[in-house]
Amino acid sequence: MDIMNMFSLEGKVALVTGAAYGIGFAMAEAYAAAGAKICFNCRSQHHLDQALADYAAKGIEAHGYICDVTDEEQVKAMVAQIEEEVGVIDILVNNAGIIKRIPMLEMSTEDFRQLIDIDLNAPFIVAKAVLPGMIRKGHGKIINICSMMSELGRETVSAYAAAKGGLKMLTKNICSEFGEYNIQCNGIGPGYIATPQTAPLRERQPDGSRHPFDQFIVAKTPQARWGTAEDLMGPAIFLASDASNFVNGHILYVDGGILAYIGKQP
Ligand code: NAP
Ligand code: GCO
Repeated sequence: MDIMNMFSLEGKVALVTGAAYGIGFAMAEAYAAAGAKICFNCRSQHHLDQALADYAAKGIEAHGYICDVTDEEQVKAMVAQIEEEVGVIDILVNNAGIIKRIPMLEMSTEDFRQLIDIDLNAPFIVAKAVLPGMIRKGHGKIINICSMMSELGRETVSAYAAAKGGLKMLTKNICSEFGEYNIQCNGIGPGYIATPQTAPLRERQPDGSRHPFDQFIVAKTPQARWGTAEDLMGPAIFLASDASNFVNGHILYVDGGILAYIGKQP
């Protein structure tokens, strides 16, 4: 037996939400390389068109959909369209998400609610739309993209930490409720990854020096570097493949060791 076959996604249908760029794009690219059919969504037609071109440039025939993951009717319609056009979804990655960096006393309730809606309510909505097909098929993989903020807080990210902490527990609950249907639900908790979402934290200062937060994260990371979206490819394939058929309710932190480390002495 070729043991590596257990990491194959040949013939699987994968939906990666918010995979127009960033972490989602890299995960979808990895899944395509492992043999899966790729479906993704985002809100912006411009991002969708650019992403389709970017996937095609890598030889990937991706299926892209305009869908706001907070809109249950749009999500249901997208899942139905995918099931008709591509096939019943075997792998769901709840990746779409935003962050707001606002001191709590300055954050409006509306801002808080919007972030919870996208980063926590939407994974519930999308999972609920996809689960019936997985139950019918007798298997499924759901991967929720959590965060360091599923375990840690920091100034200005109260809503994001609340959402990602909740997403960790939603992951454990989907595991609990659907394990008997041979559906595994796990999380990936990326560390600090160089994507558009974290670009403001890495901007060069006017004097050309590195951003203080950039220096802080490098000192907090044993591997002394920011992660790349490509660092998540292997863990993403593992949790989407037969190699993880008895891994359930687990949050796999891909953080270069941040959660294990007190930080380098200044
Ligand atoms: P990103 O570069 O900002 O990409 C976010 C993606 O989500 C975009 O494709 C965006 O496309 C889409 N999106 C946002 N809101 C959406 C909505 N309501 N409906 C549909 N699509 C939506 O972010 P990223 O850094 O790749 O992060 C991806 C995920 O990883 C997020 O959940 C984030 O919280 C998490 N994460 C990131 C890091 C990091 O350091 N970068 C670390 C840990 C966890 P449109 O704007 O066109 O909709
Ligand atoms: C921030 C960052 C983090 C990362 C990620 C870390 O402002 O602290 O954006 O939240 O996005 O979630 O795992």
